[in-house]
Amino acid sequence: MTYQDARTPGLQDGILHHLTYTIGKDAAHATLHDWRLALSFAVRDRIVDSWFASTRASYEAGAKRVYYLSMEFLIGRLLGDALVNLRLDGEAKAAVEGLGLDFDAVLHDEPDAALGNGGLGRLAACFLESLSTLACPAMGYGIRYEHGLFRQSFDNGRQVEAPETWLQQRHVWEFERPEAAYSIGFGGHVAEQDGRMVWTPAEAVLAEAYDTPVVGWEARWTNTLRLWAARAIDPLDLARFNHGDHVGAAVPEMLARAISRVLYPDDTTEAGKELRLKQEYFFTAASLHDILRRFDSEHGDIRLLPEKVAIQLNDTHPAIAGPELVRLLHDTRGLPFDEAVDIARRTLNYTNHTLLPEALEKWPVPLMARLLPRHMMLIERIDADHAARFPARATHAVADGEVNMGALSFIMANRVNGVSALHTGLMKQTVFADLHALHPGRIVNQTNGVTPRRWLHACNPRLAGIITGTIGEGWIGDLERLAELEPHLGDAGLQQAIAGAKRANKADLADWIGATHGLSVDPDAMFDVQIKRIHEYKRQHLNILEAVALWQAIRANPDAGWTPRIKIFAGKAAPGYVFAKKIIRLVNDVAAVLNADPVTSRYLKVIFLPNYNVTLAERLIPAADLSEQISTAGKEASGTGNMKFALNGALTVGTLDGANVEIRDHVGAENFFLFGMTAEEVVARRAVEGHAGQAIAADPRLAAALAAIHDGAVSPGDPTRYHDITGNLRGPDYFLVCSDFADYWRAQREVDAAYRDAAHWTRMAALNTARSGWFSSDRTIRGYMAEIWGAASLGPRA
Ligand code: F58
Repeated sequence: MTYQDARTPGLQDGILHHLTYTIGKDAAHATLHDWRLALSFAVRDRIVDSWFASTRASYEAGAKRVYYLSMEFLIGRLLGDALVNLRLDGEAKAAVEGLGLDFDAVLHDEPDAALGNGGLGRLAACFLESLSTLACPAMGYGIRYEHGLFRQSFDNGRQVEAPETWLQQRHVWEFERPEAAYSIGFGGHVAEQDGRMVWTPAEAVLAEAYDTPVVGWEARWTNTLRLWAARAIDPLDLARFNHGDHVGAAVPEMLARAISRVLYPDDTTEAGKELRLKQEYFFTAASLHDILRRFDSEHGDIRLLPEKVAIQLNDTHPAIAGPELVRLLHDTRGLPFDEAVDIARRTLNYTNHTLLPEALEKWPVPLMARLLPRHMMLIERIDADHAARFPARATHAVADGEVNMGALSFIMANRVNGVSALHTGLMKQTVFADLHALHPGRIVNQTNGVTPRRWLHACNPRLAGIITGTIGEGWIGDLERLAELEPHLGDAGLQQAIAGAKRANKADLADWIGATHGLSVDPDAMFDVQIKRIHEYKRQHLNILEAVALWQAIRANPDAGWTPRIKIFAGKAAPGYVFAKKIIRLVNDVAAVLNADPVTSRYLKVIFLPNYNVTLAERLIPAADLSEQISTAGKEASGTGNMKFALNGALTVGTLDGANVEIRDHVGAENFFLFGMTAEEVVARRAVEGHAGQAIAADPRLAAALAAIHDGAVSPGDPTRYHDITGNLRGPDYFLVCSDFADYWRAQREVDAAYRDAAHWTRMAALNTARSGWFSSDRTIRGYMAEIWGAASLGPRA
């Protein structure tokens, strides 16, 4: 079904109409950019009817609504996604080409909306799409950052950050909603008036709403992503302006706008802490006001809130929702405190995405008390009441002068979930062990997933076409039906087609790498890909250390029949994360030396592609043979890239970490290259004194690779450049790179041997695709709906 009725003209007419009357250009003078806007407006028109119908259906059903509060929505480009879900991609291509334009060029003109850092933000975007596909009445709430995640480039191999500017172009998908604006206060004081506590903020900013429709598969349903922009309540200090202080007059506006100016890219520095807390309260408070306003317009009795509303906190960033909701119910609406807490707690749920102690949010009490004085009082009371209920095993959200936002979220949540089976188990055993003992049913697992529309159907049309040709197209809306492929996999024609699609995707990528980065790569070499944020626990340095060891081995014995490989890296390091930035430089330095080596470069090349984003992922994943998922076991909460690779027929070399465990269970141990210590072994190994030294002494290959880096083999002009990395690996090596190295090397050589048997490799790859259906975010969202939200689908095909 395409969503079109008598009121919507043919797409080409729509494009020309918008070019003329929305953009104000005639066809003879229109730029590619104009055409892209015109096409987007024409496509947007097709979404609006589904959007209105969904909104009406939600009101008429009086259905429970789901609100997904997230600091990040890493949505990427939206045009291709909308076309696919409206099933207009064919018509759009014909219409655009009929106008004499290159369809791909038009699609590639769209900026990549990077309103997120990594997996957490991309997960939120996949969830929105699945919520619409499943016709679950829902809304995403976040911040309309003027500048998304920084643009990354390299200067002599070093990461350089530049501001991202997606909003300098017109954002065609959004609708401004000036009528939905709320005043959000900060600071000030609290006083009792007529028996109630009244907070009088010292300053306030305006939160203004911008809505983007999110259309589900086949336009079954369309939900809204509502992003808040901060504005000054009084845009100009006119008195100051009239006194000649033209710059000073704009200061209030600048200060207010700073709140929604930049996405927080860093979890490593103290800087910007206050602004970050302001951002968190700003969007959370605006969203709660909006949610209650909608609730009031539909339902009378606020006590029905938990029946009609489920709020999901995506990590602790919106955790201030707990005290804010209590404030609104108790201070503003006059409910007794205990009842306010109870209602809030039955409405809120919290997803944890990390167990890394440095990434668990804690706010200094003085900062919280200064910025949000009433909230600090409420937090203390909520915490004290909770502790008083369990005197034998009191656990505190406020301790050592800090507010532990994870503990606060836990106390204030109906359900707390982890994002993979292993991660959820570790939550129970470690960070939340005490709270779990007090509330044994509260923690549940919802293993992550990815939307198959973007991450297979749209990004890999060759493979998608083969699948549809074999089993029909039902898999796009019901990914578990990929299992129907398996009985066909013995068919030689199908095997050839699957291998041919991968080869063609690789050839496209090779052409692109040659054209944009000047490196010639052989599409028949194995494409070995590690793309994700740069972090020590993700161990990009283990991968590059193996590259150095392999380079040495090939040099020592060039004619040993090596399997040609291209190691592809991409990912950004937090600007303040010095060690991660050093890893990027190391990869670039290794690449320069290896790619220039006439003896080895036939077999091994390395490239670090700059500015990793959703669009680059869509280009790389369909072309990957090998997916590197090599984190120290116990550290990667889930991973979602790992799922995208398996779905697109890449084999994984990985540890038993996060969702790798479940991927391996699904695709079969024989179709997965496992290595490394388990999470339990990691803990035990760390307790072994001198574990890194022992591993190095036992493995001459590792010792030689480390020595080469240490002695400047890849930085001849600056031989001490990597002493911090080699020193760390020889010394504490907290992430156990050295201890896992030998087994990683072993697994990689098994990968080499397997790749040489092309037919067998193709079968393993195809089995990865056929058995990855469970990793759809539709499955994940169904789990949240049933086990966390108690929400129902309103869709025709629910
Ligand atoms: C990621 N977290 C997890 N955090 O690392 C990954 O295992 C998981 O698959 C994914 O969430 C989805 O559950 C993550 O992306 C961030 O980006 C932080 C945001 C706030 C600033 C610091 C990074």
